[in-house]
Amino acid sequence: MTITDAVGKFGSAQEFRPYKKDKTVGTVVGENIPNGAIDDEDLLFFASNMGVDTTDTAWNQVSKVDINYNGVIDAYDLMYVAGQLGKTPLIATGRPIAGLLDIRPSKQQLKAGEEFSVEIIGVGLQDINAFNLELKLDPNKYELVKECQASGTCDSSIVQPTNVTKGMLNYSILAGIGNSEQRIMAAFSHKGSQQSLEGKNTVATITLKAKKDIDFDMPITSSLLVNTAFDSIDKIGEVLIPGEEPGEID
Ligand SMILES: [Ca+2]
Ligand SMILES: [Ca+2]
Repeated sequence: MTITDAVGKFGSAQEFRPYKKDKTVGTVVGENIPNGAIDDEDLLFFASNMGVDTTDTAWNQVSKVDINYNGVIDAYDLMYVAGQLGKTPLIATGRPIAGLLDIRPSKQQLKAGEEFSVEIIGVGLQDINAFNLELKLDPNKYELVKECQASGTCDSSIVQPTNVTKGMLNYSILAGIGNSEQRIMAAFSHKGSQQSLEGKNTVATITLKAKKDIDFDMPITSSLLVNTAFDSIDKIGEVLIPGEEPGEID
């Protein structure tokens, strides 16, 4: 029986996912494709299930990968798998976690058909190894725009990384397609051991189009920062106005 280091350091999880082994194939905590080991194939799960929560009919099938027991497949769950992969497995730095994620639209008053962007800005980040941020998207008011190159190839993700996050896994997804309420789930994690995110940085951008004349009114509905020891912060940051600098955090 093996328990990884990370399991012993779940400071904020209410319970531990027990290691299970059945009579045929041993399945390891966090595995989606059970072959007895966490491998790159187990990451594929997150491509279609990021943001799935307890309200989803698929929840029973995916809940075993909800490592932090918060009722949603999120960056913590992704990092639990991704941290065991890569050239060097993740090692906790021992530094305390800090930070918040704010958002800032490029325009406040939007005209029908107008494109604009929303920055996700990390503030006071310390030792951050994974994050997610969820925005509620009313499909009557907004639609996502995919960034396309001059060559005609368009980005596969709905959320674009920046210079500080381009080396991270990006499993951002639009959840609830076809529903009256959709959710943009921006979700990033380092794979294995990489330089953590620090200080104030724009960590991702989302390009949107207004469908009618409106004031930007998209709320942050959830936020999560995870450090290299799997400590997390779920406090929701601020919605800034265009040009506004984030305030300092405690
Ligand atoms: Ca596997
Ligand atoms: Ca979770």
